[in-house]
This record gives sequence, C-alpha cells and structure tokens, in this order.
Amino acid sequence: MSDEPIARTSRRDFLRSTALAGAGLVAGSATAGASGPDPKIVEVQDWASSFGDPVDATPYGMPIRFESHVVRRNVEWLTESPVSSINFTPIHALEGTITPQGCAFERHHSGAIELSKADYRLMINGLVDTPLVFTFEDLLRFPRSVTTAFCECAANGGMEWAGAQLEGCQYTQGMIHNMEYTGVPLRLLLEEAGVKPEGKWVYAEGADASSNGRSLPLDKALDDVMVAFFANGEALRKEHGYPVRLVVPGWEGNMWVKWLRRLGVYDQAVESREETSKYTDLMPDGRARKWTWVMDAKSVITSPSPQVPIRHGKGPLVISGLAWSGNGRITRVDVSLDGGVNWQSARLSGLALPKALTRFHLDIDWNGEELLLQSRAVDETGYVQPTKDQLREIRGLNNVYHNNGIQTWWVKADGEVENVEVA
Ligand SMILES: Nc1nc2c(c(=O)[nH]1)N[C@H]1C(S)=C(S)[C@@H](COP(=O)(O)O)O[C@H]1N2
Ligand SMILES: [Mo]
Repeated sequence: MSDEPIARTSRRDFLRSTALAGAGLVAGSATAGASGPDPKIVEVQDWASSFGDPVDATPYGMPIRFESHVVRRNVEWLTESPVSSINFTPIHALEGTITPQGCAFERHHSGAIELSKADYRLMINGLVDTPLVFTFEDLLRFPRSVTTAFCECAANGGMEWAGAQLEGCQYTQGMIHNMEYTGVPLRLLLEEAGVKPEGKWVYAEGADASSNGRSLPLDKALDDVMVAFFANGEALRKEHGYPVRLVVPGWEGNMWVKWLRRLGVYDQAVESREETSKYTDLMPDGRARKWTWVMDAKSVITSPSPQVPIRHGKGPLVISGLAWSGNGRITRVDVSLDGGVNWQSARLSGLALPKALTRFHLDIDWNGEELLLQSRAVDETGYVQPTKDQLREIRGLNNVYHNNGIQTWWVKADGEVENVEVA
C-alpha cells in the first residue's frame, strides 16, 4: 500500500470534519456524542503510523495476545496427577462449531506421548484372514473420507450430579471438542485384513503406557469409525493422538483411542481393566449399566454464562449456545428465560451436521431483570434433553458419567451469572 504521510494528513482532516457531524450516528455508541469526537475515529493511531510485522514474523501463528485468556483450564483437585487427568475447552469464549486444536480439552490416562510418523505402526490381528502391519505411509494410500464430529468425555458434567458445583460452562460442559477429521474409514482397513465370520468385536489399543484399550462392536467399526490423521485441516496435535487416532462419531470420548497402535478382532469384547471397572453407570439398585457408549442429546448456553457476564446493560442481548447428539442431527433447541416455565425456539446457525456440535442463537431484548437461562436440545430421533431431576429419578446419585441434564444459569440484574439449579 502506498499510504504517504501527506495522504494521511488530508484523510485525517476529512475525518475530523465529518466526525462531528456524524457523532451519535451509531446508536448506543459509548464514545460518540457529548464529549466530542471519538479519538479512535478522528486521530491517526500508532498502528497506522508505522509498519506492522513482516509476513514471516510467525511462520506458524498463535492467537493475538489479547486473546490469551482463551485457553484450556483444569481443576487441580479433580485428579491426583496431571498425567492422568483432564482439562476443559474454553467453550464460553468460542463461537461457531469448530474447536481449534490448540484449546481443545485433553484427557490422558498416562500423559501425551511423542510418537513420530516414522516410528508409527498399526497392527490388525486376531480373527482376520491376513494379519497386517501398516506404516503411516501405508495409511496415506487408502481412500480417505472427511467428517466432522464432537468428542465428549463420558464424565462431562459429572461433577454436577449432586447439584450445581463448578462456576463456568468451561468446567460444567467443557470436556468436549468438535473437529473436522480426515482419515481412512476403519471399514477399509478391516476389509484389507478380511474379518472372519466369528469376528464380532474390534479391540482398539493406543501406543501410550495406559493403552486405553477399548472394545468396539464390529457393526460400529464398519459403520462410521475413522482412522484419522488430520484435524481441522492440519496434522493431529500430539495431545490428540498424533499421528493417528480413532474417531468414533457419537460415542463417548474414551472409545476415541489416541496414538492408535493395534486393532484386534475377536468374538467377544476384551474386558480390559478400564472396561470392567470404569466406564459403567451405577444405578440406584446397585446394578451397573455397561456399554452405554452413545452420548445422548445435550446443549448448553455458552454466553452469557458465569465466565461471560453481561457487561453492556439492558437492551439487545445475543444468547449463544451449543447443542449436540450422539444419535444424529439436532433438529431444535428451545431456550427458557424463566427456569423452564416458558420456552421459545432458538435459531440453528450454520450447519446442523449429525453427531457434531450445532450452534444456536437467540436474540432478545433484555429488560435488565433476572433470568434463569436454560436450553433444551431435541434431536432427529425425537429425543428431548431431560432435566437433571428427570435423570436422577432413573439413574439415582451414584453416577459420574452421562449427565446430559439441562443446565441453568442465573443471570442477575447486574449482569453477573451463576451456576444454579431450579427445583
Ligand atoms: N491412547 C489413549 N487414548 C485415549 C485416552 C488415553 O488416555 N490414551 N483417553 C481417552 C478419553 S477418556 C477421552 S475423553 C478422549 C479425549 O480425547 P482428547 O484428549 O483428544 O480430548 O481420548 C480417549 N483416548
Ligand atoms: Mo473420557
């Protein structure tokens, strides 16, 4: 651009003269009006008086420093050790539906490992015609597919079973991310090895010390499971399983094996330590539900929320939130301003892809009075997101996993927001 200093001066003069006449044109503008023209409008700013960074200042860019608060966060007392722990996606500060890898929640049972493409091997064995070992290069030669899917830890919302506990939707609902994956359909790799008729289960194992071994029924493995190596257009990040992870659309996060190293085909589920003890839902009568893999429909208002209070006072308010279902597409999201007494439908913004995060918006005129904000997701099967009490009636209080109950935010007259439950 050839912006000579002389040109700047004359443009500045022009702006000065029009700013006065134009002051107050922007309704509600905090700076135009009484105190005179806005210096941000009429004066040449520092960033326009010299050059910015050259094109190669950051070969791989990071978010600008003003966004440094938009990061994963953990809750230290939740787990004993940070290598067998979890952190939370800052969903309160994101928009749209795609989660950048850099702030997508992480869950490791024995830490995130560094595994190069050169060292990478994937073995398929068990009840197959031909046991196979693939290198990373081998995987690149199979036909690819692209799919967008949410990955939600089964424990998302698990701290809220007994009542509202954590402040902020990052913590109550942030064990979730949504990415666009590219990889090879698992079906193609299994076909290459040839599954024997007795083969009914696929045991997937990671290369990390924990291995996170999980058994998938063959039907699911042949349906929409992907052996993925790209996320959001670039290589998977180390934390998410570089160079290869399993993508299991609609199913709980623990099935999404990272650093995937082996697929064993068997006639029954391999009962790993994980499966027998951990991922079950303890019912009030002492029995436990197992194999509850699908994540039922759920939603949450991300803004306003405890980390995003209303600062602008009454008037136009954008209510923004996320909805998802492991059973397919979101067809409707209702929003209540009064704790579930009255409901109105929100707008589904952008695409409502199956088994992926869907963004909803509702634009209201806030009168400055208290609100009890709730959202309720409905999916294509007709399933309606339940209240927490409806869940407790069936499941009791012994649970950790699969809490998809309706979240309530209490918006106070001063705009502050608190995590509460309504009776
Ligand atoms: N190999 C391996 N895969 C794993 C895990 C692990 O610890 N090791 N954690 C699982 C759990 S419990 C979840 S919720 C998801 C989280 O994926 P993310 O870390 O990409 O968010 O990975 C799953 N896959
Ligand atoms: Mo998880």
